Amino acid sequence: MLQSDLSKTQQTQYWDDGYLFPLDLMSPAEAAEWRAELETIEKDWLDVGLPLPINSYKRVNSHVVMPMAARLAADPRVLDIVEGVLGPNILVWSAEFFIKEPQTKSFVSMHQDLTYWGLDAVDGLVTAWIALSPATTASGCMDFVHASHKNPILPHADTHGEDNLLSRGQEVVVDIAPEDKTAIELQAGQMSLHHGLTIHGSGPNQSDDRRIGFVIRYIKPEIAQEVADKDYAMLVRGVDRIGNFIHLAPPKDLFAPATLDLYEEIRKAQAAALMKGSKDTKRLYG
Ligand SMILES: O=C(O)CCC(=O)C(=O)O
Repeated sequence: MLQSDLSKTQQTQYWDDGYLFPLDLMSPAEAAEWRAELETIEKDWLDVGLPLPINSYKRVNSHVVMPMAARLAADPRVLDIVEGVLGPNILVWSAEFFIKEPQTKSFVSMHQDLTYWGLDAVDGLVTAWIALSPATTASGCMDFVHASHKNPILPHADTHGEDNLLSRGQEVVVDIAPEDKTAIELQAGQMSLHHGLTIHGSGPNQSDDRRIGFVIRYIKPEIAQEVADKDYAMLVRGVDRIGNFIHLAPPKDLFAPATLDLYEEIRKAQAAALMKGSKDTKRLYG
């Protein structure tokens, strides 16, 4: 049976552990349809002279330029679950495809999401990670450190590692024993949730299939951007009576010129937070 909303027990588990998985969001067949739609876009738009490489648009803020990303981020089934964590008013701050090609070295160093986003979120942000292909230990699923969200933001160091999928290769400066990691294995169509302070990362894809995660950062309207001068979000449920974010509408067409301009405007604004204190400003968005 598919997950409809979060039970009280699941809510308690999320707040105790800093994550929750696996949640049966959609059938594997439906996940395959989303994947096929993405892969058609990847093929059709590879060499058409977009201002940035297509990987950049997939990797961050895909909901600004890709209607399918905005649609999945606003899917009522996902929002019914997220509402159990954030309450009735929900914005999408970012939507990202984390893709690891078969037999490649790409990895994600262990980190806390809120370290460089400039958001004062603490409990007001949750990430939903939807598997569009199997996420297994072999394919480089995420690892979470149990209850690590009870820490404040810990010191991180920039590694700028070649194969690191993060903007600055940020890594939390604490030793994490292998036995402290929980492997978040998901079948296609399943979803996990994690807190913005949960320490997590992921290893390389040693499987023969692509590992495709669609990752949405949901926030409450009360969250504020403390580093960038302005920030943007898409209201997907309820109301925003606070106005801390400039609202975006979901795009109607793929990579339309107006949305490409908006994407650039957001990239510039968010770069102030994402790259604060970094020596390397070129790698923003991979
Ligand atoms: O997809 C991955 O391997 C890592 C994703 C991640 O770091 C995140 O969703 O916060």
